[in-house]
Amino acid sequence: MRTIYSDDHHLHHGRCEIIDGELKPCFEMPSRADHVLARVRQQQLGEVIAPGDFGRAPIERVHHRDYLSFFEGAWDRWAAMGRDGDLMPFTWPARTLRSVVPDNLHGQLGYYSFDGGAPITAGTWQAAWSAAQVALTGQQLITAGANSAFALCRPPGHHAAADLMGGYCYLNNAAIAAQAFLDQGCKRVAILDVDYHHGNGTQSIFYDRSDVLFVSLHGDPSFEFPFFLGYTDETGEGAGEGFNLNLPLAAGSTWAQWSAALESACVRIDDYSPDVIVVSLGVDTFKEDPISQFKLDSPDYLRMGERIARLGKPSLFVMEGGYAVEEIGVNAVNVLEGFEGA
Ligand code: OKP
Ligand code: ZN
Repeated sequence: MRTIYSDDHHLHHGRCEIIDGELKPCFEMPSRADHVLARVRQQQLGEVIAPGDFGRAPIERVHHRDYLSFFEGAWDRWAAMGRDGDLMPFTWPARTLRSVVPDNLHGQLGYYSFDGGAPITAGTWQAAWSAAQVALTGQQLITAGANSAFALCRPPGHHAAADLMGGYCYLNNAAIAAQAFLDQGCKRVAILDVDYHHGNGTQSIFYDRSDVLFVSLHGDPSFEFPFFLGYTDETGEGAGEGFNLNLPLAAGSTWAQWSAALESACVRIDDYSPDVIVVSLGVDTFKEDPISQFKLDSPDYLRMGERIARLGKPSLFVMEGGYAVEEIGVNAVNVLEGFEGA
């Protein structure tokens, strides 16, 4: 399996996030992708290639133009104000307020975000842009006949909606790839999101459509981020009714519970009969993950890959979360090795 990777992810390095009332270094840090890349090389998973340039059009198929131009220009506006700290939102158009787009930079930042977990730094746009190109390059490899590819994206993408950043995410790499598959002739794409957190951005992008089936296993949002989406009664709307499946799990879930939910996910995906599968591959389900509450162990990720392989479809793996930095490489690559060995 080939891996697509760009060093540009280093350009995005947020300084800190607020967690438990304290400023702490960002969990979503550059060394995450470095560890995954090192493990890909150590295990000789396959060739590591640089992304191609597919331009802005496939990104605009998923994200709104006003959102993209805001995101692209935000850092320069901030720098022109003489600032060099991370640009972070603090006021959101929540209930009782209006969804207007103010002129002010902070006002616009609140409008285009849903939490304070996605800092914009000098290189964030370039890093996110390249991550989307990494996903599109993997998509192209599969369209050209590959059975699998690994898009080693960073920053991650599954929390990003059409015009919202949040939860460490800016551009929805998996959604951009899924849409590109459809635009190049696929009729049905299944997105299997195995990250510990619900992929609220991906769900929202495809919620009213039947050409993308979104299936997610995640910490129950009644106790876990993103809290406001990811419940079982979210089944899709309009033409998309029945094409969204959320499988929330309790804190402390082990492979026994998790794999049973994966089985349900796979039954639904089989029934959908997709042309291709996009896997939002987060490994923050790991027992040692510092911000998560599932208990998967490293060998479980081999089994995960094997089960996905048994779906028998070309599969694009898109890197999402995983914050136990030392083990993220072993766990992510275990999924890929399990897939290839099955
Ligand atoms: C991104 B991805 C924990 C705060 C969590 C945001 C988590 C974003 C996860 N107390 N804040 O899905 O791995
Ligand atoms: Zn996550």
